[in-house]
Amino acid sequence: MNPLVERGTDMNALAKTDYAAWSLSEAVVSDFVRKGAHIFDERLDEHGCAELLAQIRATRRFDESLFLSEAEFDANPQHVGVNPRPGRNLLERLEAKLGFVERSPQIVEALWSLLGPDYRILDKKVVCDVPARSLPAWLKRRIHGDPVNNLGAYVRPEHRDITYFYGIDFHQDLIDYKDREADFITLYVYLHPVTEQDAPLYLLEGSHRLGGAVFPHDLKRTGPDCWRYRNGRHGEMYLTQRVLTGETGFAAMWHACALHGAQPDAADHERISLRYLIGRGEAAAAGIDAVNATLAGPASLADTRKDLAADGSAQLRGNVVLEG
Ligand SMILES: O=C(O)CCC(=O)C(=O)O
Repeated sequence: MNPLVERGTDMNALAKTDYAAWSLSEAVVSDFVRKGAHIFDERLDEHGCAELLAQIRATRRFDESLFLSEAEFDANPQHVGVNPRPGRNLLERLEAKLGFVERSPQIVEALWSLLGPDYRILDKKVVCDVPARSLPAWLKRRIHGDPVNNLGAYVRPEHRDITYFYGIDFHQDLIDYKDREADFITLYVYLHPVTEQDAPLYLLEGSHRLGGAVFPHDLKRTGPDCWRYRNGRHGEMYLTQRVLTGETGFAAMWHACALHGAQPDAADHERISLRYLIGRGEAAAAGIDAVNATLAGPASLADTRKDLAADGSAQLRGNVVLEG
């Protein structure tokens, strides 16, 4: 059940009487209109993060033992159905440890203002960015230059209850939702400090304004942190990238059309984060409607990507986060 509904009475009181909570709601919607994202000033509970992280780390070694051998992979290449799913999702076992996120007053308040009081968690999972030293040499060679290095295809089936990345080019989270309106947001939580070396997420602030666009995106680097972004007839923008480094408990949410990505993990240890997708409820009005009313491009797409072959393997090469 939605924690806000469970706690409906006191949240109603909070919304009416607590000025700070009210101004957070306004800040979140206004940040989404302008930047397509909101970064929380206050970090989530550090102890909650540490406890969850320890339990995640206890489930496996984050090293080469995660992966199939090249011969095992080649005997039966599977590129689809390799992400966590109901019945194979580590967070299902750790549900009791997620209260520090899902019942955090600032998260609840932000979600309520953007998505309505009956917002829905559509998906939640652990995401791991694997460091170079944990990748077998054969795999590094095979994925070199692929734009979306989701490693699920190469991971042993028993470890596919987490999503593993080795960098991912700028994309919109709408990419996985053909024909769905951009009425959902992504919430990311860092469970330990993330520096420039730990594959921090890169966010192109304001990119959501051009609406849904087919991956890969028309981006050209114009300066060390600046990009020109075009979405066909829907327009062109000059954007600044924000590198989301942060301490334990760092939390950020972004619009389904906000471009973001990550470089391969340059540290010698993995980055472990939480990723939620949370959707609009049935409420008559929600902040996301005001955000979407400002988009210059479409709020949904019949086709979201053209980088994959029919079997789900990469058919296009190149990665602008990496190469510019
Ligand atoms: O955590 C990462 O490295 C990338 C994840 C990402 O971009 C996503 O899950 O949409």
